[in-house]
Amino acid sequence: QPISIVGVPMDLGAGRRGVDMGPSAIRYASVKEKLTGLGYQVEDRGNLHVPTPESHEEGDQQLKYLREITTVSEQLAQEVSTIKDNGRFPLVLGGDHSIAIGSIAGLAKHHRQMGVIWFDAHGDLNTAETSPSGNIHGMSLAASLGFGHPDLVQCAGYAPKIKPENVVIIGARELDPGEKELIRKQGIRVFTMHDVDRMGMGAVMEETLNIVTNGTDGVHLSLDLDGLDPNDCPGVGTPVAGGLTYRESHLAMEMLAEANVLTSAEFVEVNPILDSSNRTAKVAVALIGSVFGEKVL
Ligand code: DIR
Ligand code: MN
Ligand code: MN
Ligand code: MN
Repeated sequence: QPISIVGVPMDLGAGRRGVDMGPSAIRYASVKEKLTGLGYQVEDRGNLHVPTPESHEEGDQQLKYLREITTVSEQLAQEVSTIKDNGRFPLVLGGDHSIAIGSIAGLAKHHRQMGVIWFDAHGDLNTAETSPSGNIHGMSLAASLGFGHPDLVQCAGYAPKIKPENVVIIGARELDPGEKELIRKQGIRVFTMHDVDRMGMGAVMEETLNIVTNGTDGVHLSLDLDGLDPNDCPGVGTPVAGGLTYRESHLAMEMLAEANVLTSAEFVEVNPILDSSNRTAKVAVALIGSVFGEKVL
């Protein structure tokens, strides 16, 4: 299937600047060449327009830049939906993880029973009430499930986008109290780092694939680079020690490629300011290679 890349240079949802340069960093690491080399037909649709934080007010401290993020989310939902209408595979480059609100809003119109793999050190399951930061990138999975501020929940005019039983989180190691409560109440399957250590990534992915393909009509991968260990990916918005290794992450991508179930993907939270020599974007492109079927032999 032909691939369409779209960049979302968003950092309004994060606590610090820098992830707005993620799409450039990933392009600089030759994402298009990687995919073309694997035999795909690729179009790069460029970046969406995203306002600069310095030229806007944060507004409500529990929902910083709500208005601007809502606007960009609506545009991204539209863009992703257009890519689907064109019969192409959407590959979204972030940007902070708040962009998942728009991506999923656009995708779930085409996949009403969509499975989601949320690869992240965090749950992104906060609402304005539970968030310790007021940063919307920590609320995007909650909003997609129908929890949180109506402007976020109702992106693209419908809610919820996805169901808790079709969602799997992998790599979690920093969850806020309200997120833990939502996970328990909604019965969301979370493979914490503890689970990955005990089971191994192979078994984690087998179970993940069973869950996200059971009764679904599509699977979206939302990969936050902070799911990986900061030793491999230092250039992320919010690094957390003790993450997934380079190999574990590749195995996950390779098993996804083998299963041939993905219908869309996004790679988010690359922060070149905190990186050294664009390492994290290079890892992102390597993972993109694996998830699109690159093999050693
Ligand atoms: C934290 C951090 N849970 C928050 N979240 C991040 O602000 O809601 N997600 N960094 O990627
Ligand atoms: Mn944050
Ligand atoms: Mn995240
Ligand atoms: Mn994260």
